[in-house]
Amino acid sequence: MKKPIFLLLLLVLISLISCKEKVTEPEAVGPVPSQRQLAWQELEYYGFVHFNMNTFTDMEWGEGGESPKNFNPTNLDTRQWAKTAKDAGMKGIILTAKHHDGFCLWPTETTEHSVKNSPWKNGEGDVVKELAEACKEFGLKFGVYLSPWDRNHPEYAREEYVKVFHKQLEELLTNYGPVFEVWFDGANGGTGYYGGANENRKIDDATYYEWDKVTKIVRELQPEAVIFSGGNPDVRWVGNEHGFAAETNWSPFTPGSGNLQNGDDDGTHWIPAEADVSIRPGWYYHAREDHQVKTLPHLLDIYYKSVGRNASLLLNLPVDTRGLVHENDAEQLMKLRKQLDKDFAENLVEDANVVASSEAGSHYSAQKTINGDTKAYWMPQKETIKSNITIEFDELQEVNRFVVQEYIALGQRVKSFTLEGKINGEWKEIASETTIGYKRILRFDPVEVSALRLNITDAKARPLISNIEAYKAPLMMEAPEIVQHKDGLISIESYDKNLELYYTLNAEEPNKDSKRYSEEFLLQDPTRVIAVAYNPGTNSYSEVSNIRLDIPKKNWRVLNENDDAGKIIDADENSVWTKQGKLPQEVIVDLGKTYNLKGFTYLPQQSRWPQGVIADYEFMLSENGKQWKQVSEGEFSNIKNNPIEQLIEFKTTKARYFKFVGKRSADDTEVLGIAEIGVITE
Ligand code: FUL
Repeated sequence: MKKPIFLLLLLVLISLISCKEKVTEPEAVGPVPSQRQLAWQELEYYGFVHFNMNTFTDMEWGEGGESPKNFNPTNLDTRQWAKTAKDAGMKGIILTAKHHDGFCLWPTETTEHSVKNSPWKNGEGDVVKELAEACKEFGLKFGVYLSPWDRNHPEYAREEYVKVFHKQLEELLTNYGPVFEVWFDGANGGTGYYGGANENRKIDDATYYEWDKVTKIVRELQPEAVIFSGGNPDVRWVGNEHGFAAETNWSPFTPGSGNLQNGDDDGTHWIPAEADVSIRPGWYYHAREDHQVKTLPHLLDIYYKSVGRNASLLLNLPVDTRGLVHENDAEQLMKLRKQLDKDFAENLVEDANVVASSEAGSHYSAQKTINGDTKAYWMPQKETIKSNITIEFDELQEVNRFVVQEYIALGQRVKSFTLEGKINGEWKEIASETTIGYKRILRFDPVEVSALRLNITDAKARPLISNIEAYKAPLMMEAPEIVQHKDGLISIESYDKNLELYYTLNAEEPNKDSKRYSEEFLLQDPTRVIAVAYNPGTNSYSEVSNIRLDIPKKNWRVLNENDDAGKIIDADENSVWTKQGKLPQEVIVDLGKTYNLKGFTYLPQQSRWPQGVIADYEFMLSENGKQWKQVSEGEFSNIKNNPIEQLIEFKTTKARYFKFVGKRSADDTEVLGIAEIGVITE
């Protein structure tokens, strides 16, 4: 009789102990997110729309004196924006209701500088309302950007304007339904139109806008909304406009510390990072950037370096003068969506067996990391920081992505961790990292493993891990890049290094029976190079890259200028040469020997603010560098809007020297600018 009673008692005792573990939530560590911050964090990826006066004046920062008459989209369709964002997998849209130039996209009572004095819809329109409704229809959240700086308002920098600013905020937060984020831009440039004063006005950003009052307005009118930047931020700027968060990224942050990129390990407030970036070089639409929409590899990189590094991604779409998301932008967005869907298609840990180094009771078991519920989490036993969790697969798995999430409601804890893979029966380190936070995604070369092990090597307190996922993302099948270097060497590269590359030099379409690319090779004569990437695993090909390369620039020299001008023939489009001074201006290039020339190419600067883009040109040839013959003269049509490489052909002429004359620049400034110049030989 004694034994069973003893056993029963023991059982009761054990269950009491585990029961105790079950019910006591661990204590929070450091600052913790508010409910609104938690909800915001789960959005992960949402859109920015920069569309306002600047769209029509082709500017980035309007000065404030622009006439409302400029604002006249021909085909504004906010449903198209919302549908595009929805299809792209975004969770919301934030609109520039008022940018620094002060023009309001809604018929505000506070100023005449708004849509109500524009020709669009005869002044009866309201872009904010149209977008709020479209977002609702497509199940997206809606947010507003309201620039505190107002270069239009006559009272800016005086007391009166602050009331206007608060009133505008109240209007936006009252009349358009739920708002998920209110975006305050930190820019305060000083100069502006200011009702015609055209002067420089300085304010103290910390005090002038009365941030406490601003926060009160937001909290009262939209208690669910997070505040980006401003005096009492819920969300901080990530510190750059590239869309990249740092690998070490703490959501705790001490205002004023300046550590926007990394946050602060011992930060006093919970202020996570948001990574804002535009899909084009500019925030606003400029036709000249139609060919500069970010590529799939670039966008994917942004995604992994923002969402994958404990930040949210705010990707900007510069809506165009029609009032539509441009086709090129939409196309890239969908490519990104498709690639992400492929990358995260099948979670390999779903059916795996997970075992932890220790568990603080069944309520906090390792199983909680794979049960699909991010409110449930694994916690090791008391006082244990160094701990691990092993994911055992039934069969060998190829893996190249690892997702891990902390249960942040009780603070961000993990300071460092490693990921190991069991390869051929032995544990090998795959990655060694620092913070996790809400979400961390690791990308690495594919490894074949029987198990994965997440080791928490340092943390502020017991780690709380709510989710683990692993994937085998397919190789990215982008057409390879073919580059001709100055010395004539040709390189072919694919984004994914694990693909095989094949090419032809005889204009035939390459396949896996063609020549396989292994290292740079030399081409002396004009040749068409066609290359393709091949994935042996899936027996599939990328699209081909197909370019005609002309003679190398190895022996070329610029004659009439200093060494710096060599940048125009260094086969590097990122190095640019500019010459200030009244146009026309010319450069003379010696090709080193005589060729039969039948054309030339001109590439203007490709940066965000290109200088000296030539619109009117003259091109001359010479056999001896003394007598010149003009072979072409004219205009690079549409180069201002579309500054891509220009290719001009002329009647075949023998020459060793060419002279390029810039006669007028596209923006009528007195600068000759060249990124690269080339010839077309027969
Ligand atoms: C910056 C602004 O000055 C830019 O024009 C843009 O709105 C960007 C999102 O924020 O600070």
